[in-house]
Amino acid sequence: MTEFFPDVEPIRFAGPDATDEMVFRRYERDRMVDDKPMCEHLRFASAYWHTMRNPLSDPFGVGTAQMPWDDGSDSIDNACRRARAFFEFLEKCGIDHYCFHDRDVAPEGDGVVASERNLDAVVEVLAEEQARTGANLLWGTACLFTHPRYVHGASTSCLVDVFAHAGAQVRKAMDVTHALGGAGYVFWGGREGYSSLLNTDMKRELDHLARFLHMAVEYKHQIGFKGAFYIEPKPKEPTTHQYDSDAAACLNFLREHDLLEHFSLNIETNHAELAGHAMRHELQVSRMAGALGSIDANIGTPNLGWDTDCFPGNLYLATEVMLEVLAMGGFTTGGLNFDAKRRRESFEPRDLFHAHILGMDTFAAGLEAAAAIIAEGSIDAFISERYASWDSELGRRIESGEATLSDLHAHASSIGEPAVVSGRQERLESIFNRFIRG
Ligand code: XLS
Ligand code: NI
Ligand code: NI
Repeated sequence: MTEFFPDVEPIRFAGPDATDEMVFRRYERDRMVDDKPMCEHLRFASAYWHTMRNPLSDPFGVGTAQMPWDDGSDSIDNACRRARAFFEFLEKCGIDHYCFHDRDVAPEGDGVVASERNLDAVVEVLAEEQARTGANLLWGTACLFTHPRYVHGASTSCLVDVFAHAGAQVRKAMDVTHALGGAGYVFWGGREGYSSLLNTDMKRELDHLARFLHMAVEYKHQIGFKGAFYIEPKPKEPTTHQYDSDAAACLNFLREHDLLEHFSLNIETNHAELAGHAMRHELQVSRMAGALGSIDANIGTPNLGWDTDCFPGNLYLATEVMLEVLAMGGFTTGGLNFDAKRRRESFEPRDLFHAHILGMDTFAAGLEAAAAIIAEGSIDAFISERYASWDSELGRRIESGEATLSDLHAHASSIGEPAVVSGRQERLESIFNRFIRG
């Protein structure tokens, strides 16, 4: 087999005190946490677009990433070689899943048919490599934001012909996701939003988006694709306002258009931050609606304010994320996809490994901390106790819908001023911190 990363041995677990450069200190794939091994709790995925296709450019400078396996051309040969390099990377990192956009893996051709032919050629290699390594597709998606035709959006474009192109692209991306046994399919509305309301018919665009998603659901049934459909909220960037702005907006949109039963959400940390929410808030809003599907595990740079897609190295945040994942009973089709890129300064191939090791160890530690916090139980016990008054007869009658405002009036008049108690936030933060260990 070709060695694309000759300097890197498969990454092994070496224990929390190891100081070697290329080892896991916290992620031990077969180690049981409660009822499942770590790898099943975490279901790590690498993002093809960042790992293989991100040149690490920024608005002021060209790409710096060294990719010796890539000749820089748009040839199918190059695309196939890149795919082989990617699977060698997954194998050496011990990552079981991956995600891609159609245009990451294969170049766009001259017209729909030529693009589909290109994609089919590379998908053959992906299928072969999946069989060879045992890696699986966590989700596929279509890139509906890079090509200039999508300048005004894809399914929310003002031009019906562009809507048709988007439909053709999604149809094919679903076909190949299905053929590769994908566990899910993501809709991220890259340019489904607006830059100015002066030129926008928002109602019409939103109705078109809903129609587009209904067509996708119909097609899903037609081809027998059983994977999950996810919407990925993001409030802005590249557009000034994106329709899928946060979890609550997505859930409202899905409900309003009779789509909720067909979709769950793929929540990304950096997008939550851009929306002005804590990641845990977005996860909890989704979970409460039974719609927490998958996670794009990255982290932002709060003092910058755009989607910097950093690798997640924040233990506290990873613990919060894993508390939500455990609270929903674990992932089913979803997983933790590192939708993350190295910094422009980390341009060597081995930095790809460092970056993923950071993310994997961070989430392994987060998983262990979350499981320990739940087992110890004092935070959950505090919350139950905090709401215990609702377990009274009055609380029961209110929650079940029996009590009226007049009942409340009678009760409040008879009891005098209620005694309030402390929320103990700082005490709870101290308890939480006891479990954080890198
Ligand atoms: C961009 C999004 C994108 C989606 C997939 O901000 O995170 O990468 O995950 O289209
Ligand atoms: Ni994402
Ligand atoms: Ni993003």
